[in-house]
Amino acid sequence: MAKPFVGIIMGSSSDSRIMRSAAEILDGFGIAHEDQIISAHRTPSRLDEYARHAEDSGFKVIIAGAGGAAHLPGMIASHTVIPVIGVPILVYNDRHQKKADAKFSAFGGLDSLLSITEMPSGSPVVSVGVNKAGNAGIYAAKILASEFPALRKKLIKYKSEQHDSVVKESRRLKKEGLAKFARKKFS
Ligand code: RP5
Repeated sequence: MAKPFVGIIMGSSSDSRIMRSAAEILDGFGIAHEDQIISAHRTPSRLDEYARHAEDSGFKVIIAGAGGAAHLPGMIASHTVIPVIGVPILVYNDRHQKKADAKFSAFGGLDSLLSITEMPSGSPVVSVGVNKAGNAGIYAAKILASEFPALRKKLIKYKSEQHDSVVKESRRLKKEGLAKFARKKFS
């Protein structure tokens, strides 16, 4: 799949720390993606521009990550019919807070989650959990899988690998006993 069918966008370069997981998942499945920074409040004119670019490029899904009043996913969704998966980001001290007492945003990611999921009726955006950009990558792969049988096979394999790894760990835990297993795993 050389042509990018997924657009990954984020509100700030600081979001790349989290959003990279979406890219890593897509890379693992061999899904090409195009990545950009589009700030809904700092570059508002780029919203419409990007939505047109996404349509012209034939993107089938957009993954949009944003923190705080996370309006990027909803705003992009309102400019296009391409499905948008929002990634609510827990904002650490933002770039303007030189000396911040608190490490995280006041609402710990709930602000971003609600901003994305509480879109008014008629303008839906789906959302993964706070900082769960990897899940957005998997969900995008699932959307594409209905069209690409080879990708469907990869997803089935991914699922069975998850199953096997839990069974393997469970066998080890049973053999070693819980105390020893946990000591080895977390020390
Ligand atoms: C949002 O504000 C971005 O999505 C980011 O999560 C947050 C903080 O941005 P920076 O101050 O780090 O640029 O627009």
